[in-house]
Amino acid sequence: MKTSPVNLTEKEYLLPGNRVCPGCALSLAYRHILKALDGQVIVTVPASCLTVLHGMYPVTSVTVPCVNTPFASTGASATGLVAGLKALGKKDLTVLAIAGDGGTHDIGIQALSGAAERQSDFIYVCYDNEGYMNTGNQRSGSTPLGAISGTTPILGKQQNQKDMTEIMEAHGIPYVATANASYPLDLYEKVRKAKAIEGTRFIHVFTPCPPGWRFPFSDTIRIGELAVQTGWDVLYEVENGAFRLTSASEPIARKGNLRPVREYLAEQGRFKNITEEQISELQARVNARWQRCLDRATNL
Ligand SMILES: Cc1ncc(C[n+]2csc(CCOP(=O)(O)OP(=O)(O)O)c2C)c(N)n1
Ligand code: SF4
Repeated sequence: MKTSPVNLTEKEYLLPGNRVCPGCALSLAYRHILKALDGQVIVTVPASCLTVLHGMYPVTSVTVPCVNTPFASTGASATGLVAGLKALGKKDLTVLAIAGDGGTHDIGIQALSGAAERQSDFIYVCYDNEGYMNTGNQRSGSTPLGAISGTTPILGKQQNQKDMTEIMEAHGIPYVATANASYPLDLYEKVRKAKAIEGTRFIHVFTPCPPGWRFPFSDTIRIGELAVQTGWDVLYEVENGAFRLTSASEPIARKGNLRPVREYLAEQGRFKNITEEQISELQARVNARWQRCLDRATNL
């Protein structure tokens, strides 16, 4: 049965009153990830906005156990937790490694790549707010071309994004997926599916950040939806090599009604100095990836 607001579990593992900014998409995504794992989880997380969300000892906003790991070590920490649980004979707990794009695309990529190559048995979620937000929005490997950040303050970033989901797929792991905080039920179902699979599972979650991307706190859901409607973010999953478009991306593909990327960029102050050339380059990248997705989709 498909998950709907009616049959979604009412159990909460993320408590109200945590320390994220108003309108933070990470908080919404994390709430649904923990619901999907039904409290049967040990989380490992490096320094990030998520550690701020968790809170400082002796208070915390989550009801599940969590390990704070050094920035570069999330994949290794998850491997260690898996080995520890195996030694204790505990089979009912999932290990969830979850990190930002800085902790995944850049600083944690080595430990994650090694763990995936070993087919270590955990779920890795990268929540992508496209910058090192916790320390003031420095540019990361996931900051887009033309985006103003703390370290690209005037002209914006001069390089394109790294596609971490494609990099993880190249490891030959059994499940990779993209998700978006504006589509929490799609995210919930993907985590449920990943939970039932053995080996390294990777889910990339698009999480708009109002202060970093410079849009009003009240617009988070709409910005996430606009990303999907323009093809900036594509919702899909690849299970043992079979590619499926999911959620809102599937009807957009059927109707062929992608909106121009310009509409998405215009809503965010971080793109205020972007050039026409850069907009054309970004549109060409979006078009090329969209075509790759259409060519691969087995469910159209
Ligand atoms: C080895 C190391 N370098 C730098 C830091 C400082 N630091 C803490 S959080 C953070 C930013 C994390 O960015 P990201 O992983 O994208 O997560 P976000 O803050 O965006 O949630 C940095 C640079 C650190 N804790 N450890
Ligand atoms: S800076 Fe962005 S990602 Fe971090 S807590 Fe605030 S809204 Fe969330």
